[in-house]
Amino acid sequence: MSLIQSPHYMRDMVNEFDWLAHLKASPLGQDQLRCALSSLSTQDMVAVPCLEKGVCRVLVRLVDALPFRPARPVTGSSTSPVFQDFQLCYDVPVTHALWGLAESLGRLFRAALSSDSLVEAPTAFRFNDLIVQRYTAGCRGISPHRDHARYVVVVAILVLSGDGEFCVCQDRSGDAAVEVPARPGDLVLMRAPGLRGAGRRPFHLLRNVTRCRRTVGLRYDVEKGAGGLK
Ligand SMILES: O=C(O)CCC(=O)C(=O)O
Ligand SMILES: [Fe+2]
Repeated sequence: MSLIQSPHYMRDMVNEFDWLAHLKASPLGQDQLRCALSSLSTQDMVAVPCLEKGVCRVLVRLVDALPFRPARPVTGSSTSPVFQDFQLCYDVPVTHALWGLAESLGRLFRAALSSDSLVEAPTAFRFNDLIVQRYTAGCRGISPHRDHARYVVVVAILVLSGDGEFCVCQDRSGDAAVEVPARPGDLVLMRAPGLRGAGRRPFHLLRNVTRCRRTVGLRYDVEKGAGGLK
């Protein structure tokens, strides 16, 4: 029996969480989010508190039950390789609690984006692309890169555990790297095409992981059909 089919895993395929209630109690309200999103017109990234530590701990337990695989050590093009040293799960079942979180956060984002002139054009923003990444202590992280242009408006990285320096940098060399400090429970927001005032997609990197880092990457892939969840 595969992990996904095991009874233990089924039990954890939660709607154990009322995410809306959690998010209402969370430090991330509509005003904070609007403020953070508007700050992305003048900076590449910003981190905002999002989840309580206790919720992070539960999510760590849930994500560790997922089937991870190693990331491809080298990705990108031959002229612009990106080096990766982490594990990932990109097949999170649609019934998993994380999709509930993505849905609730997406609603919060859509409301924040519509009530202000933050976007270049009206958007059906939602988080339809979800990836869990796990970086063991001492791994090399991910070298300077830009997220794909099909991920629009804003990319959100939720830090669940551990550390690591998540930096914005000037180019592929990693020059002028500036850390965007983020602790477990924080949501790092990165500007993407379609956000008003946004220039080019920011280069960024992750390095210096000394304690197991787990993140959930939430993106709006404009090329994915409107029908399914993913
Ligand atoms: O997991 C993270 O902290 C973000 C890594 C990243 O930039 C990416 O996967 O594109
Ligand atoms: Fe990235």
